[in-house]
Amino acid sequence: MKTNLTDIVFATRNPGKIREIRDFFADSAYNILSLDDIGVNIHVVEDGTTFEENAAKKAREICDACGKIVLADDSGLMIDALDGEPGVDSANFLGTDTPYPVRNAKILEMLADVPEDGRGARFVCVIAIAQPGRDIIAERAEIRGTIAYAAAGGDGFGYDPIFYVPQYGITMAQMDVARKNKISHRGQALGLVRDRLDES
Ligand code: ITT
Repeated sequence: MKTNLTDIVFATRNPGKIREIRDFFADSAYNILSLDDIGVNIHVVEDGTTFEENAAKKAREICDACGKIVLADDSGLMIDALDGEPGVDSANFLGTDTPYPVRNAKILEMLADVPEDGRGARFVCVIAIAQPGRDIIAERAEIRGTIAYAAAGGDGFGYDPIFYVPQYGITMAQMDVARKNKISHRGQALGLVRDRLDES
């Protein structure tokens, strides 16, 4: 039975992120609570121009509302051939309500004539830690890969089916959550955040 766990709120409404975060902190000293778990229904406007600004804003506003330790993740896909787009606007690319298969098909179409050596991309994740009465701490991590020639895989979420990881020879959507967490932008950022939490 788990005892003496520290409650941490994860300020996200993205079910894909929640799944990865819960898997990462399973069997840890931390008990991950969602916004629903603590009954907070605040919509934070993500109007920053960097991942850092948005992650800090999400974490701080929710921390001010609930008084607990709050983590917030701002992340996105940066495609070299598109000058880093969709980047910070990844959640809104082609419109917030556009299904990901449609967005992914559009990216494949935009890169249709781009040869292998021009298909580089990276996933970036910044996770901010907000604690009452303390300055924000943020950790950033990324993983480089390439944009695949076709979508593949049914795991993960968002742009995972078109993000090819050369060292594994599969897309991010062809990995289960544990394997993705070992290498991904989010998994790496969570590792850095866990170290910070362990220190405080
Ligand atoms: P919250 O703000 O509530 O956390 P969100 O989905 O709006 O949820 P972001 O503003 O950070 O989150 O947008 C990040 C977008 O980048 C996300 O919606 C995905 O489209 C994409 N993304 C981030 N990490 C990803 C991953 O691991 N796999 C696939 N797509 C990812």
